[in-house]
Amino acid sequence: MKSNRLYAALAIVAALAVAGCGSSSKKSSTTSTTPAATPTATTNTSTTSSSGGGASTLKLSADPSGSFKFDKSSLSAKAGKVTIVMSNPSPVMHGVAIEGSGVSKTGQTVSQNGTSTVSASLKPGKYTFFCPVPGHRQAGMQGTLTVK
Ligand SMILES: [Cu+2]
Repeated sequence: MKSNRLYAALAIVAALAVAGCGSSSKKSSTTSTTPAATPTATTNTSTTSSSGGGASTLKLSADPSGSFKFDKSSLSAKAGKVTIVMSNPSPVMHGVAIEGSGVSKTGQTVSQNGTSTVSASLKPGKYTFFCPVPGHRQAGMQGTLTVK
């Protein structure tokens, strides 16, 4: 009978290990989704000068009912400094983060009526914005940020 407990403990450890693997493999698949179709198109440099001083601020909100989602599943911005301001009307703690193409920036996690802000200098490409609270991204709290 004592051994049953031991097995239960081992099962929990195994489950945690699986969960850990799951999230890391998800990350790598996200990265591979980003097509390497952005070759060194240095031709863009001339265009960038017009939007060079441009800083984009994008507004986002967490679902007010407490669901693990944002009010938008896609955002777009011009290349340059991009800031996402997420308001959290939900009773659940949430935050906002940006990941992709070597960028990884995480805003603070805030409680109800708080605002989480994250900003990064982004080149044209596809990025993912998501909630950094453990489990929320996996539950669907993420979207695509397209930078042009
Ligand atoms: Cu969240």
